Amino acid sequence: MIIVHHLNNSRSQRILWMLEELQLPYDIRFYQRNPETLQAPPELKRVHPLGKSPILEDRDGPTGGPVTLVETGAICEYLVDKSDGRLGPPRDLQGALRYRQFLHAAEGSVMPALFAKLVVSRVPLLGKLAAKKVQPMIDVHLDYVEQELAGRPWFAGDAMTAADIMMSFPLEAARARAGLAEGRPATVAWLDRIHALPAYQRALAKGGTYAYAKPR
Ligand SMILES: N[C@@H](CCC(=O)N[C@@H](CS)C(=O)NCC(=O)O)C(=O)O
Repeated sequence: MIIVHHLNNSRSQRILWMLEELQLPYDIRFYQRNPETLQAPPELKRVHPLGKSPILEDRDGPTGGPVTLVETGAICEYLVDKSDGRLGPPRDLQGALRYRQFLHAAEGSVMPALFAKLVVSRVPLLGKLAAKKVQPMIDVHLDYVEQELAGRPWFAGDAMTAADIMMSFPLEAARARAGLAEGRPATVAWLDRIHALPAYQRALAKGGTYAYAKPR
């Protein structure tokens, strides 16, 4: 049995979506951010020392015993393995390389730039100016994504993969707070496409508050 430790309005929405796509049974444990600091509640530290979400527990891990795993990308790869490669890399080498690249880009490049903007924008007085300085660091990624999605429907190729699931949160957040929608029609169309997926909508209904997508 799989348990997802899920924080409202957070990256862990992707794991719910992935589990829905794979139709694996799971339970959700809900946690709410502190409305002022946006930090996770201390209870999450009882599950894992980092106290961040997502955390996945699998009572039937590959070692025969329970597994506790953090890092969204690692959890996605774990779930691909658990479901015999579903949503994993395409067979062609170029597609497989794109899959790996975007699986890492989400947390390794796009999220840090967005996070930098969020942090500096909260600095009193100079915050807005500092956020403007960070914006080009975000734009370079968003423009590259737009160029890639203009040429194919999904990040790795013709089929949706875990790379699309990983890229969903940074791109949803970028639409909400970094001007993604200005002049990037292919990326906006991709966001609309993922939001229309039945599994995405099921995850949204189960996950509770999520500011970056609307139920349909
Ligand atoms: N790179 C990690 C980041 C985990 C992370 O920072 N999670 C956020 C949720 S969006 C969190 O728990 N924030 C609350 C906190 O740090 O207290 C991942 O992809 O899982």
